[in-house]
Amino acid sequence: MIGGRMKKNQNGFTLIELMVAMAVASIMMAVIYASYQSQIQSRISQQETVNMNQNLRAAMILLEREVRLAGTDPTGNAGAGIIEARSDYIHFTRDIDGGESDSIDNDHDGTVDDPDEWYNGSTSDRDEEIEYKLTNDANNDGVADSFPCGLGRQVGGGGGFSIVAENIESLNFVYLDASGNIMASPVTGSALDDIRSVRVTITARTNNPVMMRGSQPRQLQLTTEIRCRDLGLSS
Ligand SMILES: [Ca+2]
Ligand SMILES: [Ca+2]
Ligand SMILES: [Ca+2]
Ligand SMILES: [Ca+2]
Repeated sequence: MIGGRMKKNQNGFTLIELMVAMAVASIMMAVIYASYQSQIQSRISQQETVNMNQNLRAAMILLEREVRLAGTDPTGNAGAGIIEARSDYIHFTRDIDGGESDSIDNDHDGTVDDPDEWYNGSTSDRDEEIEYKLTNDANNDGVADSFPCGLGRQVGGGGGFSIVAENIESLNFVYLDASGNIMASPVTGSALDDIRSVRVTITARTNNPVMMRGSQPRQLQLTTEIRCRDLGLSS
């Protein structure tokens, strides 16, 4: 009788006791491991959310700064303005550079190339022609066709779009006239001259699905209304 023999061993454990102890220990380890895993996962998710947030805000600040100066044309000779205005895409020029070093007295004040000559009557200088569009949106609906997809920016009218923010789900432009009315999109022809403000909405997502949200990427949407401060000054 094995049981009888073991009961006599007062100082040790029975086989049953040992098995129970091992089962309890392995359950505890599984619980600890699961909690550790979920802490790691939650920390990764938090970091991804922070990254998404910073990524999107930085992109919005850049876009805002550039769209605000769409149509800036101090000499009135550069022909700067919004070239194309669609809900998924914007293309504009501004004259914000080139006058400081062109050996011409652009502001006609008797001094050549003084520091406030930041314009020169042409939109072919650095960062003067800008386009924004999603980098993976072949059907032009402003929604990412698939990922990877980012917010793309092209300068100088060619050379390709470079990504200024990764993991962008959607991009939408709404154009408003001087009365604050929403204009029919795309804005075309002479109506382009009536644009005064651009409302931009960008939706970003986390790089990876977030476990605690049913494996869905977490999203963040920002909307900004940008008054193009120099549009409409000359007309
Ligand atoms: Ca210029
Ligand atoms: Ca001058
Ligand atoms: Ca000059
Ligand atoms: Ca699309």
